[in-house]
Amino acid sequence: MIWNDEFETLPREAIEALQLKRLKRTLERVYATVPFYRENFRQAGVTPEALKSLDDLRRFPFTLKQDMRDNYPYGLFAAPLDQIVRIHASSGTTGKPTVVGYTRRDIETWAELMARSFGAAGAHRGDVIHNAYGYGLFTGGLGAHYGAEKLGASVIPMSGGNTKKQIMIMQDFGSTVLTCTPSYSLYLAEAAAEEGFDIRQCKLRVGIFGAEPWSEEIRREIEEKLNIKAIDIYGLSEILGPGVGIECVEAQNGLHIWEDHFIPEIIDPDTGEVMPPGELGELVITTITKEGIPMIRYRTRDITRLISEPCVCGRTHVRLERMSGRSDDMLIIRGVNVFPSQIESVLVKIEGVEPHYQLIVGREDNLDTLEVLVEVNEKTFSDEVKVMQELSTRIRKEIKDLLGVTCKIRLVEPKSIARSEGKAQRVIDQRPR
Ligand code: DLL
Repeated sequence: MIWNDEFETLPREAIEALQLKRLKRTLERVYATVPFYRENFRQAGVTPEALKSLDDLRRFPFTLKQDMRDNYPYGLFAAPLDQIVRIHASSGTTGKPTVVGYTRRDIETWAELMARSFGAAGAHRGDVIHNAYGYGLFTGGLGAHYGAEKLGASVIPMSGGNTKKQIMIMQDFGSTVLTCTPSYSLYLAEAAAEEGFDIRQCKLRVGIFGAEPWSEEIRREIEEKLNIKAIDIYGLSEILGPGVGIECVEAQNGLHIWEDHFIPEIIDPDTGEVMPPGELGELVITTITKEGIPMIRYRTRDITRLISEPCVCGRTHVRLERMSGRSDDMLIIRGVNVFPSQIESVLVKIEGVEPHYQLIVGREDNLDTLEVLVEVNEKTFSDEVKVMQELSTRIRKEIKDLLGVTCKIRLVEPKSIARSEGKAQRVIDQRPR
């Protein structure tokens, strides 16, 4: 269902005219209100007047996750705190999260774009939306929630975890739409089977899955195990949260990015140059309606390409091919963003261990697992078992406190982790793709 016929089917020229107008206003606004942008533009030798056409956007400098960290917590906000009605955050490399703020209008825009996204996935008023994205600083839960309400559906604010209860509610409340990470959907299916409940028989019709990479194979598996249509949704907190782009149920081929609010570009991650149309590269997004924290040329680090061919669904907004990876070392474990350097920051503070470690990421029962191999020093190694056990409990707890991710710790003997002459191989990702 097309939720907003006027905007979702705008002809190309009209989209571009709107983008130019909104982009100009955004550049002027950040230049006037955010010292970081004024300085960043100055260093690149541009002012908002440099923008005459959409192509001129490439003359403006990128914004990086590091810039958000350097301006922690509110430095990139373009609106005063008394106009910010919501704050979300996602994890960064140093343990400090990246913080985003929404004005009342931003929240309305977000709800509108999530309502459009639900519509594109085939959801509508009358649906019972079982929202198992986490509620909290993570944008998934509340982002989907407001969109589901705007759509006029009945939303069940489940949040993550408590899997048995999820299954009971899904069955008893007649959930028709499931929103969660793709890996959690498979876990739900399996847990349901263990409870003796055939999830294929329940009323679920469609699942809206994102926040982590997944593949066509996993899609087929989910569709088969849950007997639903599985739709890919993309988003990131720096830009909005969920609802930046979504597949339409008609084509299930590429995610429409809402171009009346965002301008996507694809760049070569090494040179920063804009790639020719249709080429694979790093997605860069500029927001053109956000008030709280507008983003100019934000480097998402996500790798994709733009599909500009017309889509059978009638929407005119360009599509992003399913994300095929990231250009940095960020891992996504059960939906949580984790940088190896965050784990390192925990280890270096702990006495008795060496800064040599390895992260082994796997998948068990359809859920991501993380095992951290940590080298201990000679002295600790010769200590009693009890000392070693306490050490591993402490590391596990500190990682959990910092990242919210439960992991297994394996303490290994001195010098047993292979040293490398080049880049250390910190991560062994054994998850099936
Ligand atoms: O994951 C927002 C979200 C919530 C999206 C619910 C979809 C559904 P962050 O925690 O800031 O925000 O993580 C953003 O997750 O840069 C991608 O690397 C990855 N990601 C998000 N959606 C997809 C997807 C939310 N559909 C980071 N496919 C992004 C692949 C995805 N990766």
